[in-house]
Amino acid sequence: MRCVEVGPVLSIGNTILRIATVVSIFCDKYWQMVKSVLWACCLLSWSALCSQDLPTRTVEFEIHLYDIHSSGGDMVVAVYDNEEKFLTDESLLKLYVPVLQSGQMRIPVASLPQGTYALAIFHDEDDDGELDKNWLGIPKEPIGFSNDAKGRMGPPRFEDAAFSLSIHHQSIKITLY
Ligand SMILES: [Ca+2]
Repeated sequence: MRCVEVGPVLSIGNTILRIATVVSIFCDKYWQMVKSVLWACCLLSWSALCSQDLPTRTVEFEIHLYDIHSSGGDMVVAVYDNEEKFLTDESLLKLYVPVLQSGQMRIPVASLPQGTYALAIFHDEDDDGELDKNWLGIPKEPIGFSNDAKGRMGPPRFEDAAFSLSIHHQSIKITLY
């Protein structure tokens, strides 16, 4: 019967086990460190992305006007982006477009950032730069608003004429009255 000394074998086994444990711990710590670095990189990238001023998308839109009673004078278009300033002289944009014929006309408008706007239009038939009114304050020249909004005892409210300008909404139809 052959006897083998198990002492050295156990010693070698214990050493291997210790080395394996150390390697395992080291790998685990190394992996944790790699994960931490990756998370930090992700957070930094996201933070940098969020802090950037992303460009606001602008939309070119055009106005299709109907029921133009006569040719001559200017079509005066006021664009508002603010309820408080609606129908005041503080419009965001004002256009004076010569009216060459009665019936219909198309007015291209410069690019605007996506948002909510309201349009007020009048046909300055006598070309004096103002909306003519009678003694009661009722307009004597044709007017129109976005959404074809109308007021009951005066002009419409901003919220009635307001529309959302987006990439899917680029054409505004208005009928003068
Ligand atoms: Ca006028």
